[in-house]
Order: sequence, then C-alpha cells, then structure tokens
Amino acid sequence: MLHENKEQIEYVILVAADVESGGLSSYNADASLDELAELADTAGAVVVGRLVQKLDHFNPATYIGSGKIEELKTMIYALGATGIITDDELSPSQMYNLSQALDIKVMDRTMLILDIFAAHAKSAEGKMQVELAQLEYRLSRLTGKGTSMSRLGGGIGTRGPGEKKLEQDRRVIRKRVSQLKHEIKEMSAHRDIQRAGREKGRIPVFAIVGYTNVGKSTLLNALTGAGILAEDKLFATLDTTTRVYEYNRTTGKQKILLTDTVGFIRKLPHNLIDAFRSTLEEAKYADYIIHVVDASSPNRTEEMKVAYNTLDKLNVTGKKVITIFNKIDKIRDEDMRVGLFDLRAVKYLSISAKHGTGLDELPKVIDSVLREDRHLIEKIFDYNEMSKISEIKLNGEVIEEEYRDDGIYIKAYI
Ligand SMILES: Nc1nc2c(ncn2[C@@H]2O[C@H](COP(=O)(O)OP(=O)(O)OP(=O)(O)O)[C@@H](O)[C@H]2O)c(=O)[nH]1
Ligand SMILES: [Mg+2]
Repeated sequence: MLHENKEQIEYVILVAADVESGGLSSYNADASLDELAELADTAGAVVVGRLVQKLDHFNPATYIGSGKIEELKTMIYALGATGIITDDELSPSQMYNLSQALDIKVMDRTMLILDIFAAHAKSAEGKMQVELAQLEYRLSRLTGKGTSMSRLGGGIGTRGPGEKKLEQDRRVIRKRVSQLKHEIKEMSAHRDIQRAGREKGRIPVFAIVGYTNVGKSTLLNALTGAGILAEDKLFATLDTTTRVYEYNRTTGKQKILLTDTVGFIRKLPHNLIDAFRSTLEEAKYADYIIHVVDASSPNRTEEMKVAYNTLDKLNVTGKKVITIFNKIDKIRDEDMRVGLFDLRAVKYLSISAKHGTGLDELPKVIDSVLREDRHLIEKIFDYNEMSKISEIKLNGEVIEEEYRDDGIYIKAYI
C-alpha cells in the first residue's frame, strides 16, 4: 500500500496590502507580518520572503494591485516559493484570481489560524469547534455570494460530474455543520450547569484573558501549579481551565477561581469567533477580568487594544479589570518601562510569571479589588452562630474577631 505520505514543507512569501498604517491607527503592517511569520512558523511553513503594498483600499479582485502581482511573480521565481500567505482573509474571488495569476498555492491568514487551531485542539469540544470553523470557511468558499462564486465554480473547472460532487459535498458539509452546532451547544449547556454549581459556592471567579502568547497559562501555572502547557507558540491554549487559587492574608485565607482562556489575536477570523463563542465567552461568566499583557512586546499598545476590542465583541463589559504587565524580565529597552499603565483597569501591576517576580503583590491587588465590592460589617454573633462565622471566613474577610461575654465580636468585609 502507498501510505508513505511525506508532509510537504511549504516555502511561503507573506503578502500584505497595507490599508491601515499611518494616521492615528496604531496598526503597523510590518508588525502584523512579523506576527504572520510567527503563525506560519507555528504551522510548520518556512517564510522565504515578504511583500507589502501600501494601498488606500484592498483590491477587490486580487487583494493587491496588478502591478504588484508581477513583482510577486518575480519574487516567487527567485525565492523558490511554493505558496503565498496574505495577511487578511481573502474573498473567494480574490483567492481564485490570485491563484490563477500566480499559479501557486494561495493561503490567507484565516486558513493559517484555522490550521493552527486544528493542530492544537485537544478536547473533544475544541476539536468540534475547530471543525465547525473550518467547514464554515470552506462552505463560504463553495457557495459564496453573488457572481464571484459562479466564476469560482467555473474556475474549479469540474463541471458536470465535478459540479455534482461539489453539490454533494455541500450537502454533506451542511449536515455535519448542523450536527456540530448541536453537539457544541449541548457541551456548553453542560458547562452552564458547572457554572451554576460554582455560583452556589460564591467563590469569586477571575478570568485570565489577553493576547496570545503573553503568558496567561504560565501565570496560572505559577499561581496554582495547574500544569497547563505553556509554550512559545501562538494559541497553545484552546481549552479553558479553571483552578482554585488560595492565598494567605494577615486576616486569613482567601480562595478565588482562576480561569485560563484562549488567547486573542488581531484579525481573529469571525468563523473562529462564532465556533469558539462558548469557550471565548468564559470571561462573561467571571466576576473579574485579569488582563495579561506582554510588557516586552513592541506592539504592546495595539495588543492591549485588540484584547479590549475582542472583549467588547464578546459583550464582556462592565467588569473590573486588573491588568498584569508580564515578562518584565524581558524588557531590554528602558523606554519600554515607561507607559506601563492601563486606564481601563482598576489596578495594574508588573510581574514576571516565568521568574515569579512581583507575584507576591497579586494577592494584595486582588484583595483590594474584592474589598471594593464588599461591605464592612461589625456585629456580635451568638455563640451558637458559629456556622455563620465560618461562612463569613470562607466567602468574606474577617478583620477582627473577639470572644466576649456577650458573644463573638466580628468585624468583616462581606
Ligand atoms: N521571559 C519571560 N517569558 C515568559 C514569561 N511568562 C511567560 N513566558 C513565556 O512566554 C511563552 C508563552 O507563554 P504561555 O503561558 O503559553 O502564554 P499564553 O498567553 O498562555 O499563550 P496562548 O495560550 O498560546 O495564547 C512561553 O514560552 C513562556 O515561557 C515571563 O514572565 N518572562
Ligand atoms: Mg495559554
């Protein structure tokens, strides 16, 4: 049998039509391509070149302009590229026209991200979510909208029996899509039940969110020994993990729940947002947000903006945010230490999750945020009300406790 199927390595040129740079936008095409290169690397492709064209708007037919296509052809030949990856999601017709013009494999940012998600998904839910996103992406390219698709249909060049096969694929895909949606919905319903169980315990929940690769999992590991895979690659985490974090205060112990979540990225494909909604929305059910930022990233400001925009898109609003500037050990340029603040956060602090620097500050910060939402009470409890006092100790914070003749004096935040 012929099952020697050696994986072919793609040698790719990264291509960006830069329609955003300049003005007030913090977008930077080079930074975006650096990230695309990281994505390509994570997906196992080798980047052999880059091409950026500054444009007022995307070329609707070919993404970049026709003159640039000639330049790209020369590059492909000279660099021995086997494919190109565009920095934006291509429309079906752009993809078709480009592959016709270049006679080479054309991929876009979305395909790349879907590919990485597919490789990293571990849980049954994660795998189903990725499959759903991939099928919907494919489906939109099979049926498409308006005239562009009829052109693509013809372009595939498989009229007659081929066309039929396409029809059939479409039907099979649709069926699978609705099946997946159903199963994912059931899984998220199950999670709702788990959440409801948590509600009852009334332990405050903090969701750890942020741009991909900033150190969210490393932070959770450092605090709770969760043992989650943390790697220098984009989208290492695709499943949410919740762990209890217990810390000591002078006035006793405090327990909170910390949830690690999927990272965000600029231009996160909408198919993925839809498919991963239930996972991404984990932050919605948290009481507070811990926003982790890679303080050493040259694109820090934009990454923070992307994180907030994504939270807005997911309707995670009105929650108190603690911003953690991570990887301060990696800051070489002293100028980068300036501006480590976040106006959207109620508190912020700088740490190195990897080296444990500054982590002692975190309980104090969490405490002060929790206290803001608690009331101070002073009360004398009867000696037979011990269970009430235990509950206050569990869910609140006892500042003073005194055993008196008339009962137990308690001063506490609840
Ligand atoms: N130098 C340095 N590296 C760190 C620090 N925190 C995390 N890292 C590294 O950054 C990389 C990414 O860390 P992760 O914890 O996987 O990041 P994440 O935010 O969970 O990433 P995704 O799950 O992929 O979105 C790993 O190689 C970590 O070792 C830090 O404080 N300093
Ligand atoms: Mg992670």
